[in-house]
Formats: sequence, C-alpha cells, structure tokens
Amino acid sequence: MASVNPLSRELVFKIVYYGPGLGGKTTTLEHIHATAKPEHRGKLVSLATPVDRTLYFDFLPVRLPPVRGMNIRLQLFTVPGQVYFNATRKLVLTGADGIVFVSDSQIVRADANLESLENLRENLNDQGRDLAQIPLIFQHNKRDLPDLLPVEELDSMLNLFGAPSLPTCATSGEGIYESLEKISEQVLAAFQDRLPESTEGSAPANFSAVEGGLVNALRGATHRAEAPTDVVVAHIKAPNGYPSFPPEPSPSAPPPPVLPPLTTLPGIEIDAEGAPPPPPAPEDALVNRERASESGVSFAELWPEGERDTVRDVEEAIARGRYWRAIELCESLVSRVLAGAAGLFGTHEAPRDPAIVPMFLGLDGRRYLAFRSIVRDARGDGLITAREALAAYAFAIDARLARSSIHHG
Ligand SMILES: Nc1nc2c(ncn2[C@@H]2O[C@H](COP(=O)(O)OP(=O)(O)OP(=O)(O)O)[C@@H](O)[C@H]2O)c(=O)[nH]1
Ligand SMILES: [Mg+2]
Repeated sequence: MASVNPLSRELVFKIVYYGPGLGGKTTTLEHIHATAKPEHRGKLVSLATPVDRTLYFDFLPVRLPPVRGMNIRLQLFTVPGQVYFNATRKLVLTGADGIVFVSDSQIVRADANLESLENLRENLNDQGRDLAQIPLIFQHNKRDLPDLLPVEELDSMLNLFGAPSLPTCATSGEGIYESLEKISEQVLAAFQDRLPESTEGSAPANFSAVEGGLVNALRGATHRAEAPTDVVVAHIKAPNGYPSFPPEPSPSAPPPPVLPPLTTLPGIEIDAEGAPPPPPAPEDALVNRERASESGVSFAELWPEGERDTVRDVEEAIARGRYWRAIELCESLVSRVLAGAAGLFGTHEAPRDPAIVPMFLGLDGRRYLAFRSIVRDARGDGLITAREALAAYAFAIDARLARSSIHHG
C-alpha cells in the first residue's frame, strides 16, 4: 500500500504489471529503464531463468517529477506470467496500489489473456481485495504484429470496468510512457480519495502541473547507442526436473513440477562474486580445522573470508547452548547480507517494505519477519530454544546463498 513520509513529503506507490506469459511485461520495464532520464529511474532488477522468462519478478524504481511539492516514487514490479508460478504472483501482488494489465493482442492469445485476468481477480479476492476497486489500466500490447484482435474487442473481453486502455508496442516503446502516466494518475486520484477531508486539496490530483506533461519530463531518449549497464540480473537455474522452460507449455505436455517456494530455492546457481576467495594461510587452515572439529560440519565456507569467524562463533554458540548469542550474531550476518544487497540495488531506491527487501534475494518476506521476531525475543527475557537459534542460523545461510546468486548483468 502507498507509504507516506510527511517529513520528506514523499509518496511511494507500488504498481504491478500483470498479464499472460510472454505478453511483454518485462520488455515494458526494460524500455522504461533504457529510455527514462537517469535521474528518474533506478536500477532494474530481474530474477529470471537463463532464457529470460521471469521466474520471480522484475523491479524498477521510478521517481516522478514533484507535483505540488510532493515527491512521488513508483515501485514498478512485474509478475511471472507462466501459469504455474501463481504463488509468486500472489506475493508480488501484495499491497499493490495500482495494476497495469499487459494483454497480448494476438488472436491466438485471447484465452491466455482471459485466464490471466481471472487469475488476477482470484488472487486479489484471496487477499480480500476487489479488482473493481483498484486503480487499473490496460496495455494492449504487441500492436505491431499481424493477426491481432481490434482494441475495441480486447476492451469488451477484458476491460469490464471501463478502465483506461492503450495500444502499445513494448519493443519500440510506443504507448509505454502514456500507460505509466495513466496509472500514475489513477493511483494518485485513489490516494487523494482516501485522504481525510481536512487534508483534501493538499495532495496532487494529476500531472497537469508538470511542465510539458509527465511523459516528456520522464523520457530522456528514445534510442540509446548502448544498453544500460545498471541492470542487476539473477539468473536462477531451474530446479531439477524443470529442464527447459519452454516458451509456453503445450496443452498435451505433462505439467512441469512445482517450483520451490521463495524460501528454499534448491536449484539456485551460485555465481562466483568476482574472484574466488584466496586459499587460507596455513595457520588459518589449522585454526579452521580445530574449530570445525568442535562443532562438526561448518557453513563458514559460504561466507567471504572476513566474516567466517563470526559464522564459526555462531556455530560454537549453538553447540554450547548459548542460543541468544547465536541469534545476536546471526542478526549481524543477515544485516550485512541485506546491506550489501541494498548497495547492489541502489540504497535510495530499494523498497523499504521489510517484506519486500529480502524478496530481492529470493527470500520469503514472511520468513524474514519470523527471523526478526526471533531476534526480538532473544533481546527480551524470554526463554530461547535451540530450535529458534537453528532457525535463525538457517535463515542467515539462506540469505547468504541468495546473495551469492546475484551479480551485475
Ligand atoms: N513484436 C513484439 N514483440 C514483443 C512486444 N512486447 C514484447 N515482445 C516480445 O515478446 C517476448 C516476451 O516478452 P517479455 O517482456 O519477456 O514477456 P513477459 O510478459 O515478461 O513474460 P513472462 O515473464 O513469461 O511473464 C520477448 O521476445 C519480447 O521481445 C511487442 O510489443 N511487440
Ligand atoms: Mg517477464
């Protein structure tokens, strides 16, 4: 949901691009990222398969020009359109302030559009929300291709509430900024409607005050000689039994295995972060062996050299029953992982929603919140059990593994 910081006069809105697989959601964000003025957009983060199908989501932060003294930031997300990734779609949809439904205008994709819209409606219902009450626009995409449904027909099939709809071509960028402007207006208007009467008039209602219009203010270039470099891509290998990621499953093909939830990611491919760590000096190796033999197996190798001692301290604390100490150390390990990741995504632009930040790393927001609650318990007077210390350590290990899988693309 929209967050407001009255001190900095800043509004943050979450906008989710939803729609059938291969409809053009990721391409839309890529276009905005590649052509918006650098001061108006942050890094593009994509969690995709090696063949560029969205596996978890894409994320792009956008800063709009100030309107009536309010700074407005948008957090643009895409969902994975492939039908079997519904758990992820639900998670990404949580707290959306506005939805851009990216339909595929090709006649052959008519059913896929309808199914995706129905899926959107169901997922919102599960969250106690109603599509009719949420700012929504339609991007009827791929208008450059042959064998298309007319826009009017797409509207009569999909756009049952009379939401704004625009024809677009995400590959050339046609209509993409106009869609962004429309959804921005809708979320602002909805936000203003929710304000108490006393503050009415203090919030911006539309972008007419922006000189030259929002589109011109945002758009820096229509073409770039080189692809932008600030794209963070985590290419996540599909888990076993999910070998090829076909463009769209054929109806006769057996359904692919279910993807692991965001919490586990067993098939994650750990890319080396730069050069491999240097082998330990002989005396370090000796110390490591001694300490490892005290606590059995050690996970220290998963961390960079400078943090391995802390990891060994965690293991020792658990082995000796000093659970509160283990949790305290896990908290510092996790904080460093998240801070490092925030640097990758751009500290100012990273979402502040605590359930979203760990999601960048492919971690489940709920597990992160459970971890925070264990940390709070450990600081209080309550009894801390081995189970809690082990759960905290397991989360720290997951966070570390997920962090290792992200590199600059
Ligand atoms: N001709 C044409 N191709 C497009 C357009 N938009 C996207 N594409 C192509 O369609 C393919 C899929 O686009 P994506 O943006 O990855 O689709 P998506 O909706 O993110 O797909 P999922 O991540 O699987 O949900 C890519 O090859 C794009 O280049 C368009 O407007 N016109
Ligand atoms: Mg995608």
